[in-house]
Order: sequence, then structure tokens, then C-alpha cells
Amino acid sequence: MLSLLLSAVASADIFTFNDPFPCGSGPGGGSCLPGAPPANYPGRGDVVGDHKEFDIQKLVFSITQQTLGATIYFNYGPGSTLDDWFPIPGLSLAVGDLIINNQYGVPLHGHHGLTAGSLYAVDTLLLSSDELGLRSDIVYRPDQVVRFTSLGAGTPGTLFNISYNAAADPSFVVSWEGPTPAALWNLYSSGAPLAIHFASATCGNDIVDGTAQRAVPEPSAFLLMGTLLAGLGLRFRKR
Ligand SMILES: [Ca+2]
Repeated sequence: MLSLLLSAVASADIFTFNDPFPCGSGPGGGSCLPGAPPANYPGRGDVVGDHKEFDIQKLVFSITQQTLGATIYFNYGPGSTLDDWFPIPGLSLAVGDLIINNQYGVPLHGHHGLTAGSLYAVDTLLLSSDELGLRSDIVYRPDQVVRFTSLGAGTPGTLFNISYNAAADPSFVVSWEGPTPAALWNLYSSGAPLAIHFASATCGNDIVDGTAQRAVPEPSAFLLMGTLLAGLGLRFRKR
């Protein structure tokens, strides 16, 4: 019983943020499902542009006192890597960063002197309009946080599973794991909500937002644990 209690304490809290494409497949989409959010770009659901290049399907975030983790399922650009790409002359699109509570960030691809897979304290959040400029010849979401800069050194983490399958939707699955900063754990363990944010590309053409907040144990759970511990104590005393 004690080992069961300990394993329950040590397991990660896991949050899944779904962001499904609400319309039919293919560039331009099909008819949107009933209840689909109003499209910024008519007929294309939650994605501005081609959902095969920008759609995020879900982000799974996990946290323990020691370890942060994220697995992101999304489409990105036309190729098999997370390199920057250039579909329009004079424009460079890049993959977005994982942003945790606007305080920490993880680049999936190196930029601004940051190393892919390392965890950094955020100095400045960068909007899509900062990255792309305000251009009238393209349609994108100019007001989205897409990347960040940092003044400090990164803490190494691991991008341990980047898979790409051109025939699949989503085409990319990226998993990351790194150490939990003490300040972030203190916030989370106090019950504060942590905002999780990711943009598939620096155009902000699809974004996923979620809140990771620790479930407060029910009073009945405390009562049960107290009863169990009292029971254990009684057994030990009887010996
Ligand atoms: Ca989406």
C-alpha cells in the first residue's frame, strides 16, 4: 500500500490540449463541422492557410517536481525537417517555440542564439508580426506569440523523438523533456495555473493554448489517506 501511495505521488501530472481541425481535409478544407469556431480564413477552420502546413492537432504537457515534458502533434511546412522554410520571396517561416507560462521557453529549432531543446528563461516574447513584419501581401495572424529571446544560458533538455511521416496527418510528432525550474514548480504546486502556448509556425497560422493546473485533492481523499495511515500505525503498534 505504501509503495502504491509513493508511486501515485511520483507520477507526472499530464494535460492534453486538443486543437482539432474542424473542417474537411485537403488545402482549403471541406465543409466545417457544426459548432466549428468562426474561421479567420473562411473554410479553413482554425488554420490560416493550408492546414497540411500549419495545423496543430494536440499538445500533451506533463510536469513533476523534477521533469517537464511536452509532445506536440502538428503539421509544419513542406519538408521533413523543422528547418526554416521560404514559400514566399523575402519571407522566412520558422517553427514556433514551446512557451510555458510566458516565463520559460523551449525552441524546437535554434534561433536568436538559442539551442533547440534547451529550456530558457524568457526575456522577450516575439509576436508573429515581429518575426514576419506587417505585410499586406500575406494573410496571417499578426498578434500571436510565436517565439522568444533569452538573456540567460539554457538548461539542456532533450528533443528525443522527432518523427515525420509525409502521408500522416499530423506529419510531425515532437517530444521534449527537460528539468522543471524550481520557480515554476513552486507556482504549479501552489495551485497556480500555468499557461501553455505553442504556434506551429512564426506566422501564428495555428496556435494551441492550454492551462495546466494541479487538481486540489478532495477532502474525502485526505480522509481516506488519514484512515489508511492511522490503520498502518495501529498495525505497527500491535506488533
Ligand atoms: Ca488546429
